[in-house]
Amino acid sequence: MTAPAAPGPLRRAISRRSMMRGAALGVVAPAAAAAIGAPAVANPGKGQGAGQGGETRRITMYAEKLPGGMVGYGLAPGKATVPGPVLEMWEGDTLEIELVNTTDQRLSIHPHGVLYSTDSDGSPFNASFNEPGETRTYVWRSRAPFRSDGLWMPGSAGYWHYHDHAMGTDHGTGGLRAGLYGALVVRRKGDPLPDRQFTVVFNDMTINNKVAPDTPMFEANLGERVEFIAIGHGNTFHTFHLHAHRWANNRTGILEGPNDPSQVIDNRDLNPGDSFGFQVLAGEGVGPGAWMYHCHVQFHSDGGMAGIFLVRNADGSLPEGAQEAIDGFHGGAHGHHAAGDAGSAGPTHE
Ligand SMILES: [Cu+2]
Repeated sequence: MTAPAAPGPLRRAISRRSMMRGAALGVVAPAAAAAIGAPAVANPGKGQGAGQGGETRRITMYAEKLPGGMVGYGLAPGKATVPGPVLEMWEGDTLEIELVNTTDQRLSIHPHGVLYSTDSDGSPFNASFNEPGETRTYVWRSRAPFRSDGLWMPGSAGYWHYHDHAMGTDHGTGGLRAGLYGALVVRRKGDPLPDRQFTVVFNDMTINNKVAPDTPMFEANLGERVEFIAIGHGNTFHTFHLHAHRWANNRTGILEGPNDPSQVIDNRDLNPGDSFGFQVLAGEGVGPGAWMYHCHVQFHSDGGMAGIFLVRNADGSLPEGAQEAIDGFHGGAHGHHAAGDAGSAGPTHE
């Protein structure tokens, strides 16, 4: 399983137009609306007992082929994207996903972090996958934290993710390479909802299956609450770094008080299968500007694992110097900071 017998290397064949579409998809505010209706309503199952009792929601997802050899998940026919839509649950909710496989290959959807039975495992190991053209329902459950017999049982809240586990190999290596992945957010009652939401997937040597300068440009206005969901896939280690913004290394990225012992960071390991998320106030303490996000493994950032987090002025206008920075990013071979350093591993390193 270390040598993927899958489609060739991811490439940058994706048009800027589709990149912008993907980026736009990430801008879902309020966060949950796109995926599962209006989960902002109180979750009656919160709290004690079995930690269950929330709502059950049903959605239909479509796995579809996309240009450039990619395959994505979408919430309606013809709407598949890479990454797929952000799926959200409140702790205690159950999510029933009817997955329609419109492709000619077997595939599935496998979640991290939530609860499921073997037939919703999404793995061929448990015969849990869609044959070509097949529709199949997967059920994901979640629970609020509770005490039982003196033991603290963890809840499901977290920044998780979902992905194919059946295309190409029994581990979905072909599907992951092609783009069958997305973010799964399970919120605890009281968690603040973001104004904007961005999914950043370090997948082998790409970000969201794209390479600079075609990587997504995420945009927010000064002071808006921005949620990043970072996910790692593929065969190599990564480190996610965001310029000019810091977050607490805890469940939400937000310090819970003056004595919250969480380390404040601006860089975090992002290895295959990992995920984390955090919220920041765009430009807080630093002002608007074109800020970078990138993998901090040097031959990865030099090879194109970098993008722009554009913090506009509060009124939405472009801050001084931002356009020049954006133009420079798109003008260089693989981004500005790589200039003159063609020596280390190139963009095709793998
Ligand atoms: Cu990397």
